[in-house]
Amino acid sequence: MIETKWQRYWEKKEIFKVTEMPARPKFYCLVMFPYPSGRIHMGHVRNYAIGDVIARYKTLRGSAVLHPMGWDAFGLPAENAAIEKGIHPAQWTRQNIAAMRKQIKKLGLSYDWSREVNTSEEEYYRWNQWFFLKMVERGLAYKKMSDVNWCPSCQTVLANEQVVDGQCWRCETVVEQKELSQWFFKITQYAEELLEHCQQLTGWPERVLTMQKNWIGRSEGVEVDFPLADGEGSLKIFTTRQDTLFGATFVVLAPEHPMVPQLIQGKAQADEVTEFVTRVRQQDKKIRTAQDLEKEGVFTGSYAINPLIRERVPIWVANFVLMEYGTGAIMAVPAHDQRDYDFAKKYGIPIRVVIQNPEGSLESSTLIQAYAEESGYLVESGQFNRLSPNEAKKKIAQYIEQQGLGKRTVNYKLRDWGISRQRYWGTPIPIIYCDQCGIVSVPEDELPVKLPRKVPLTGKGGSPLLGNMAFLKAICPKCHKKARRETDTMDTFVDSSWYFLRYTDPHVSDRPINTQAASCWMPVDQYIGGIEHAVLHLLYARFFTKVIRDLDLIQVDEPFTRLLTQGMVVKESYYCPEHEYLFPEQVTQDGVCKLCLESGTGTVVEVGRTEKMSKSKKNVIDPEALIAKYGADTVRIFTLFAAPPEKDLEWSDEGVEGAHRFLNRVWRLVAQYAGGLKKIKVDLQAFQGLPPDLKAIRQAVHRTIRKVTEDIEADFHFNTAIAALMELVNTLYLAREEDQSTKGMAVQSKMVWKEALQTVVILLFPFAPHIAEELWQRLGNATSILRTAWPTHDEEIIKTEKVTLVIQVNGKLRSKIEVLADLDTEAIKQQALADPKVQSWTAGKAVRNVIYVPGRLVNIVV
Ligand code: ANZ
Ligand code: ZN
Repeated sequence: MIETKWQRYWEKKEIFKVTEMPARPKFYCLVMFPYPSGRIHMGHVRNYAIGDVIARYKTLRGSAVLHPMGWDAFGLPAENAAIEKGIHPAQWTRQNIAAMRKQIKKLGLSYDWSREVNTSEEEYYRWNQWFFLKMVERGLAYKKMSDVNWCPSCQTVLANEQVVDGQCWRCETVVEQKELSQWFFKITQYAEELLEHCQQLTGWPERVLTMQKNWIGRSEGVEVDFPLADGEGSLKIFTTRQDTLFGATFVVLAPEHPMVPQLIQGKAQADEVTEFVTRVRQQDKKIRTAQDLEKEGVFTGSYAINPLIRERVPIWVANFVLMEYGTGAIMAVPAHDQRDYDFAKKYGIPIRVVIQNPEGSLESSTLIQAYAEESGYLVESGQFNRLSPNEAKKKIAQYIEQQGLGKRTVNYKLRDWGISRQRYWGTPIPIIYCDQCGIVSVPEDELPVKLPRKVPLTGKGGSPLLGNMAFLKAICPKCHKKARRETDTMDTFVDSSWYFLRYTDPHVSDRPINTQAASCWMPVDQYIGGIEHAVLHLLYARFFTKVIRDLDLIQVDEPFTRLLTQGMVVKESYYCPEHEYLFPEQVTQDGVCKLCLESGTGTVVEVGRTEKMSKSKKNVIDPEALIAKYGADTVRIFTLFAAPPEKDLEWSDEGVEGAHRFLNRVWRLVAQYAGGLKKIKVDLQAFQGLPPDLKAIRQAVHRTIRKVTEDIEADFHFNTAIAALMELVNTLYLAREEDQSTKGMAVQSKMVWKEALQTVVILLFPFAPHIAEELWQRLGNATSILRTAWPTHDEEIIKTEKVTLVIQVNGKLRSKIEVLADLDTEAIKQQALADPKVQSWTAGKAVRNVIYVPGRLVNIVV
C-alpha cells in the first residue's frame, strides 16, 4: 500500500516539522481543532483536506508553513460517557484522541505533530487559570449574581448561544431561568474595538463579519429621563428614535426593572403585576426576543411625564422589554414602531403620528400599521416640525442635552461572557472563598489548581467537584485559615480562545506563550472551519487576542487574517412516513421501505432530501471505511473536487468512483513512461524550434500551471483546479503514442514528456499527496515533492500563437485550418466543423464523433 509507505516516510523524515525560518516568509495555516469524540466524520475530512492543500501548496511556494493539530479535549460528552459507561473522562478522552489521531494520520495530512496540544492537560489548562488571574487583576474577570439559563436535564448553566429555540442545544430540554453567582469575562470592555477592527478583516467572509457586528450590536441613541407624574424621581429610557419623542404615548418597563415594586405600591394593579412579573421571569431570553413573541403586558397604575410635551403617559410592564439592554425601560411610540403598535392596539392605548410620510397621507385615526420608515418629515413635534427624521434625531438629541433631560449614549447588544460551569471536565477556576477575606485568588506560583481525578459523577446536582473533599478544602492564601475552593470550572470556549497562540511554542513551560515564537508566526494567515463558529468561538478568540496583547505577550490586534468557512457535507436521506429515517439498506431498489414490506404494506420512501450527515438522519458516511476501500487520495480528491470549499458538498458514490478513476488514469499515464524518463534531465530552451505536437503538449502543461495556481490563489477554487488537472491528463492521453514506451523517442520528446508528467505530479501533490510522491519517485526523484518548488508557467510558451491543424473526415485528409493555440477543445471542434471544405464532405450526413488530437489534427466521423 503506497499510502502507508509515504506516511511512514514523511513521519520518519519529520518532513512536516517546522521551525522559525527567518529567511523564508512564514505562513500559518490553521484548521479548527476537533473535540475528541472518538471518530472523525466527513466534516473533519473536508476541513482538514482543505487546510492540507493550502499548507502543502504554500510550502512549495517557498513559505515556512506552520500547520498544527490538537484537541479541544475538555467538555461535556466525556462526562456523560463517565456517567453512562463508568469510564473516567480522562481515560475516555485519551482513548478517543488515540483513535482519532490514527484516523487523521491515515488521511496523510501534513501536520507538525510535535506541536500537538491537548487542552485537558495541566500544561495547557494551567495557563487558562493564569489568564483568569491576570483578568481578575485587571478587572476583566468578576463575579456577579445573574439570571442564567439552566438546563434541568444536564444540570448546568447554558450560555445564551447554547439555548436553541428555548431548548438545551444538547438534549433539547426546555431551559429554565435561575439566579446564580457566576464568573464573567468583561468582553464588553472590548466591544468598541471588536467592532472597529472588523474593518481590518478583509479576508473574512462578509457573512461572518455581519454576524459578528450584529452580535456586538452597536446602537447610538439617547437616554431620556421621564419624571414620575406622582412623586419623586424619574425613569430613564433608552431610544434610538428620539425623533419620535413627541409620539411617545406610554412607557414600558422590563418585568425585572427595579422600580416596578415602587410603582405598583398601593395600586389596585399590584397583584396582577406581581403575578405577571413572576411568570415572565421564568421565560427564556431567546423566546422573549423572538420576532413572533406574543406581546403581553400590564399597566402599573402609575404615570410618567413625557418631558418634551409635559404630558402624562401610563407606565406599563411588558414581556418584550429586556432588563439587560439599554436601561431596561423604553418609551413606546405606537405610530412608528410595529411592536409598540401591536401593543397599543391590543390594550387600547392612544396612537399619535409624528412622522409624516413623503406623500403626507398618514393619519393617527386610520393608521393600520406602524410607519417605521425614517423618511418624510416631523409633524406635531413643536419646534422640530418639518425636519427630516435624521435631522430631527440630531436636533432633538442636542435639545435634550441642553435642557438637561438626558444624554447621548451608545449601547451594545454584546453581554459579558459568563464562564462558570457546574461541570467536572474543565479548567478549575483558581479562586478560594474565605470567611474572613472573601474572594481570594490562588497565588500564581500555586498554579495549576489541578483537576482532581477522584470525583463522583452522577449527572445530578451542582458541580461534581463539590464531591471531592480534598479538593474542596483549602487554606486561605491571605489569612491561612481554613477556606473553600471554587468548584465551578471554566466554559470550554476559554480553551479554544488561545490554542492557536500555544501552537507557536506548545512546550514553553514558564509562560503561556513564547512571545518570540508568537511574533514569528502570528497572525494566523489562513483559518479554516465551520460556519457554526461564526459568532462565539471567533469572537472569544478575538477578545482573548486583544487581552493577551494588552498583557504584552503578543503584538497582534487580530488573530486570523483570512477565514474560510467551509460548507457542510450533505447526503440524500431516506425517509419513510411510517418508520422515519432509514438506512440505505432498508430501502429496496424501487424505493420501498423494507420494514413496511415486512409488515405487508410497502410504503414508498421519500428519497432525495439532502441533509447534513448525522446519525439521526441515518445518512452518515464513515471516512475510515471509505479510506480502507479507496485510499485517502481518492477521498481527498472527491471532497475537494465535488464543490468549492465554502459551498455544501453533496455526497455521491459516483463522485467517489470518478475521483478513483481519475487517479488511476494519472497512475497509468505516468507509469507508462516513468521508467524510460528516469534519467532524463529536462533542459528545454528553444520553444519555437519544437515540432507542433510537442509545442502543444508544453502549451497545455504551462496553461494548466497557470490555471491551477490562479485557482488556488483565488479563494481556493480547488474544484476548478482539479478540473484543469483532469483536462491536462486527458490532453496527454490523446497526445501519447498508444501502448508505447519511451523507446525510440527523441531526447527532445522525452524532455517534453518528463516536464509534462513531473508537472502533473507536482500539481497533484497538494490534493493527492501519496500517489504524487510515489510517481515522483518513479520519475527518478530522490527527495519528497515537499522539497521541490511549485512550477511557474512560461508566458512565452502560453502566448497565443496560431497552429495549423489537419482536418480529416473519416480518417481522410480534407482540409487544414489555422487556430489560436490556446483555444479550448470545443471551440476547435466547432471551427473544424464550420470549415467550408469540410462542410462539403459532411453535408447531409450525421456527425458521429469529433476527435481532437492536440496540436495536430481533428478527425470528424460521419
Ligand atoms: C422609541 C422608538 C420609536 C424606538 C420607534 C424604536 C422605534 P436597537 O436598534 O436594537 O438598539 N429598546 C430599547 N431598550 C430596549 C429593551 N431593553 N428591550 C426592548 N426594546 C428596547 O433598538 C433600540 C430601540 O429598541 C429603542 O428605540 C427602543 O425603542 C427599543 F419608532 O425607542 B425605540
Ligand atoms: Zn482568608
